[in-house]
This record gives sequence, C-alpha cells and structure tokens, in this order.
Amino acid sequence: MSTPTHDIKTQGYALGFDVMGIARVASPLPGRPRQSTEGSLPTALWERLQAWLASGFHGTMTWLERDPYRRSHPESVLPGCQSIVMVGVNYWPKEEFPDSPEVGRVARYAWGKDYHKILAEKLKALELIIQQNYPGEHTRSYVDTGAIMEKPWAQQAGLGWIGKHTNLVSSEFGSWLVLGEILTTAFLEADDPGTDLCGSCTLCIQACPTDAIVKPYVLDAERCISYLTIEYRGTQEDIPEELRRKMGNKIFGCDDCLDICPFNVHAQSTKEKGFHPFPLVRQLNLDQLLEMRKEAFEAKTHESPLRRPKYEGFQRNIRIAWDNQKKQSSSTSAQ
Ligand code: B12
Ligand code: SF4
Ligand code: SF4
Repeated sequence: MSTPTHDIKTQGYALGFDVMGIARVASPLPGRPRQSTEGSLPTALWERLQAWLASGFHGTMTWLERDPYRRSHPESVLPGCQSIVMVGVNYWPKEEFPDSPEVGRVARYAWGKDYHKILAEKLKALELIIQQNYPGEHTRSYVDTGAIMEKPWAQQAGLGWIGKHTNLVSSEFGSWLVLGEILTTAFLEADDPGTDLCGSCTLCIQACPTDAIVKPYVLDAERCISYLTIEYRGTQEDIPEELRRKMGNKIFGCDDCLDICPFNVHAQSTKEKGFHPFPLVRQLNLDQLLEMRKEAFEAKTHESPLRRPKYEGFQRNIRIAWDNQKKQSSSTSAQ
C-alpha cells in the first residue's frame, strides 16, 4: 500500500539517492505519538561523544567541542523534530589508478565533484517533496556541515551499521556511501535499525598504517591520515616523523581501512556522473605537483573536495609524499 513515507522514498530514489531510511527522533511536542525506546540513542551518542572529546581524539578539530548536546540531540537543531530521513549516495568509481610511490594517492570520495554539492541539490528537492506531502511541517537538510552525527543516525535508519573502522558499512554498497539527511517535524514511518555484521573480523584495524583505530569503533583522529592530510593545518615539521613516514604517498585522505572490508565484494559502480574522476586525479605525479602554482591549483580543483586543505596544505602533503618516495628509492638502491 502506498503511504506518504513510501511516496517520499520512491521520489527520493528517482532523484538519485542509492539508499534511504527513516530514523525516529524523540519529540517533546505534546500530542505526538511516542515510542518506548525514544531518547536512548541521543543519550548514548552524547556520552560517546563526550568520552571521545575527553580523550583528545579530535585533535585540532575544536569545532567538534562546541555544544556536544546539540550535536547528539537533533531536536535541539530542529525543534519538534520527529523523523530523520537519512540518505546515502554510492561514490565507488570502479576505476583503479596505479599505486606507485612517485604518484600521489587521493581518497576515492574526492576523485570527482564535492559530495556536499551533489547531495545538497538532491536534498533540497526532496525537502520540497516532504513539504508537499506534509503541509505546515518543517524540514532542514544537511550534508556533513550540520550538527548531526550522521553515521549513528544512518545505522538507526537501517542504511547499514557502524563498522569497527567507525564508518557506516552497507551490505549492498560496502564502504562507499556518503551520507546526508533531512530533519523534519513530520511523523514518517521509521525503518528498523541496521545490524552490526562485523563479527570477529578485525581487518580494517590491522590495515590501518598508523594504528589510528585504537580499539574497535574508536578512532584517534590525530593519528588518522585523513585528518592529517585534510583537516590538520600545521606544517610538515609539526607532524611527528613516525606519522609522516606512514603517510607514504597519500596526499589527500585515506581509504586503507575502507578498501579492506569484505563487504565491498558487492560494491557497484556509481550512477552519479559527478563522482567520475576529474582530470587532475589522473595526473598526480609528485614531481609535477610540486611545481604546480596556486592559480593552477585553484583552477584544477574547482568544485573538488581537494580545495579543503587549501593550496598550502596540499603542497605540504605533496612534500611529505615526495620525501617518502626519495627515502624509499634511496633505501632500495642501497640494498
Ligand atoms: C569529523 C569527521 C571526520 C574526522 C574524524 C572521523 C571520525 N571517525 O569521527 C576525520 C577527519 C578523521 C574523518 C575522516 C574520514 N571521514 Co569523516 N567525517 C567527520 C564528520 C564531520 C563528523 C564525525 C563525528 O562526529 N565524529 C566524532 C565521533 C565521536 O563520532 P562518530 O565517529 O560518529 O562516532 C560515534 C558513533 O560511531 C557512535 N558509535 C560507534 N559505535 C557505536 C555503538 C553503539 C552501540 C552506539 C550507540 C554508538 C556507537 O559513537 C561514537 C561517539 O559518539 C562526519 C559527518 C557528520 N556530521 O557526521 C564525516 C564522515 C563521518 N566522514 C566521512 C568519510 C567518507 C570519511 C573518510 C572515509 C574520508 C577518507 N577517505 O579519507 C575518513 C574515514 C576515517 C575513519 N576511519 O573514520 C563520511 C562517512 C560515510 C560513511 N559511510 O560512514 C561522513 C559521514 C561524511 C558524509 N556526510 O558522508 N572524518
Ligand atoms: S583512514 Fe587510513 S589512517 Fe585513518 S583510520 Fe582508516 S586506514 Fe587508518
Ligand atoms: S573490515 Fe571487518 S571489522 Fe572492519 S568494518 Fe569491515 S567487516 Fe567490520
């Protein structure tokens, strides 16, 4: 039987989302239906976030310290929020580039157009559809930038589960979903939460070159190459030598813990043209990148996530990878 929730999902899939699910949120509004488990997820998230911050695992991402209560409680982002429509888009490009020390490596999510832009457009269109189905109800959409902890809400909405590397794994798309959401005061039919299928597997923990996954489901971002190459603003010398060496040829992000996951066996090529590789990611020779001027960087990274560390951060990453390559080639020739 067709219901407004069913129609919203059908139209969402037509917009290009690969997975969609609804999570229930506790609402303090009087006269609204309530569920017996409501409130438990925000409390668990609040406690986990506080513990994570207290351990200093967020490094210099001090914006994560701002109002942890709001971050874990969606109804403080949208008063009266009853449902979260969680969406995922598969970005797996299928293509492989040769992995050699003289070529810089960029994480797959950043090969094409910035996912914030890709998802935000589709989410705006879906918000209109929700508003047409539920006149008078409020909606608010986010990709990454809002104060919503997207992975646990995606698990709650049945999109998959949080793997031991701390990312959402989908049994249909493996490691390769980017996430977005619409908070709404409308009462949509909730989906069942995803079940953790990691079992006794620890492959992602073993695959991490910097031991950043300090225990299952806990990441020390300060050791994570993704953080070091994208979010960290310090100089080359500010990064401990041990970590610089382990960064190898990675110049933007890292996919090692995602790549190894056995659930990628079902990975499918992305349907989203925006995720197809930009010309720059086909030309990542480190010698040439070191020569790249700021103007060329700006022109070649238009609409790309590669702009995030800015020209200075990107050049720092290239110098580290270049040093690693030189050290590797001199140790090979000495043998
Ligand atoms: C900060 C951030 C980072 C930081 C910190 C990562 C981290 N693990 O927290 C850094 C810069 C390192 C990073 C790296 C990456 N990121 Co990032 N990042 C974010 C961001 C903006 C916030 C995440 C956050 O709140 N972290 C704080 C910690 C405390 O929260 P958490 O990991 O969500 O952990 C909570 C839950 O896991 C939960 N939890 C875990 N187990 C259990 C079990 C139970 C029972 C319960 C109740 C809860 C629970 O409790 C934890 C603490 O509250 C999100 C977007 C968003 N708004 O959510 C994107 C996001 C997580 N990143 C994303 C991506 C793609 C990446 C990279 C893969 C990019 C790359 N290839 O280089 C890497 C992956 C590194 C890794 N192994 O995690 C995607 C993940 C998509 C997915 N399928 O999961 C997101 C969702 C962005 C998006 N919109 O798609 N990222
Ligand atoms: S992204 Fe790389 S460095 Fe970060 S946890 Fe995964 S494997 Fe480790
Ligand atoms: S590699 Fe293994 S432990 Fe890690 S997320 Fe995948 S199934 Fe879970």
